[in-house]
Amino acid sequence: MAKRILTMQDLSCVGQCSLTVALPILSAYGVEAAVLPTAVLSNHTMFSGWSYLDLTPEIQNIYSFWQKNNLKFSGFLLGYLGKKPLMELAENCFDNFAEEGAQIIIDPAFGDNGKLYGGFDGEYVAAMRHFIRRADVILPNLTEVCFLTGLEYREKYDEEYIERALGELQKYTSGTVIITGVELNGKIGEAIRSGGKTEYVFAELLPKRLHGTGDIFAAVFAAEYLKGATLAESCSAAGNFVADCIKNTPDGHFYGACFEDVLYSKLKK
Ligand code: PXL
Repeated sequence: MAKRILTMQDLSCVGQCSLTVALPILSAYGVEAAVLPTAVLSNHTMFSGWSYLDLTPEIQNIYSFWQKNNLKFSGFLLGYLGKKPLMELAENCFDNFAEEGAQIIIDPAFGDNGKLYGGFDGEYVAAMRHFIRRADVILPNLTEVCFLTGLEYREKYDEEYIERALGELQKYTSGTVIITGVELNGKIGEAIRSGGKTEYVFAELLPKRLHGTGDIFAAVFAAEYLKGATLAESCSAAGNFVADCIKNTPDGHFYGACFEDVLYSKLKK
């Protein structure tokens, strides 16, 4: 049966992140995408200012109509939420609208490069630490792992440090832990801890870091995984797609990765 995934994150009108990335990618990868927009922003928060319309008060109302229409989802992709109460609302959503066996994929999406994104604090991190117990798969980067577990953040590290990071995070979730953006031996990839075993998947490491690549990764990963690819295959597809997006992004394009042409060329194949 066709998969219908609900993705819950903000709608930044401009910025190649969250819903503007998840929707086209999920659809192009053959998954029906339903959305629960948590807020509407003029642009994402890496620009120098933004408007923010909080949609939290509307969510129960949306749920009441989903209930009446008996809607269910075969998977959930959680990205940038931005406010603590949204985690509780997300849990209500899992409880009421999950099909049997639905997969919950959580990207904590609160920081990068050793720092929290603007507007986040320790309380938000603590709430996320509690929330991730519901995940079947969690997709943090190393910054997020360190904030969630108290592990010291390092720019340079080895496999032993990553093993420690995986083990620390497993204290908070029984789901699969996938640390994204792991740089080892001149490559970039994911460390996947599932069923007590660790597996690494690598892609090309490019000399450029762009905003929103975590959101692109999560969308491709979720689509592939829901359609039956293994964890490693899903990471590999997502990592290679992100590498192509980075290559396709002209210098000077500062606010996101240009994924559109990469998607278009896939459609033409
Ligand atoms: O890509 C993560 C993200 C999503 N949504 C908003 C953001 C960010 C990162 O800063 O600001 C609004």
